[in-house]
Amino acid sequence: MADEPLTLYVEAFWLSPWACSAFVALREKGLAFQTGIAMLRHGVGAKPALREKTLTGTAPVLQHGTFFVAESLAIIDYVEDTFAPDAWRRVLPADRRDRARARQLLAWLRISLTALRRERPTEHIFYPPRVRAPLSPAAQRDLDDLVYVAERLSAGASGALFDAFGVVDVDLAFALQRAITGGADVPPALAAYAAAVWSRPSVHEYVAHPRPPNPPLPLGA
Ligand SMILES: N[C@@H](CCC(=O)N[C@@H](CS)C(=O)NCC(=O)O)C(=O)O
Repeated sequence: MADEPLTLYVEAFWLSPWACSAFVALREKGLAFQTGIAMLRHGVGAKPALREKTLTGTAPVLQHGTFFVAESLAIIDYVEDTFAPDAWRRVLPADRRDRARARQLLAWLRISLTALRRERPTEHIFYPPRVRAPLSPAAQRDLDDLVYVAERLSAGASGALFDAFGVVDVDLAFALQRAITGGADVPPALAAYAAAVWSRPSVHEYVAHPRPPNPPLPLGA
């Protein structure tokens, strides 16, 4: 089973941190895989065949042989379980409690910080706008929460929150990069952490992947 072909479907602009975590999980394990486009952009839904295969129809999607799974957290767990740490490098921490904490952060980063995510979308990391409005009080509170969590976990220039680099670092660095590239004041240790993660070869490959020359048009345009 482990040697069946792997394909990761992402959205066409390569903007999604959740797709990046799935991509990095596969790369860090040293697996051979190909990528495909699941949808042209966020908001248009997965191509019908992928919606049919995954039931819920969001990207990223992992195809392993005839099995399809969506939701980046499910993809990460599937990859970690299938290409297990006895033979492949870990992408979640080895220690059970660190692993629980990492999963807590992975979930939190997906469902929280909504104002910061709205005002500093990842699209602006890769397609910087000419003008950015200052953060609203709600987005600034989100950033304060993010900084609090990252500092409590001693994020720094090593680019690894736990025993070794893992997918949680991808997610946390993406969240910090929203603020950093958006011109917000972020403590130097956290900026060093985000830069270290950004230069990790598996992350850099996703971040530097060719993109269409112009950002996606607003839906309905
Ligand atoms: N919780 C999902 C979020 C993924 C997500 O929001 N994906 C977007 C594309 S980046 C999507 O599929 N949106 C549905 C759509 O565009 O209709 C995950 O972690 O995989």
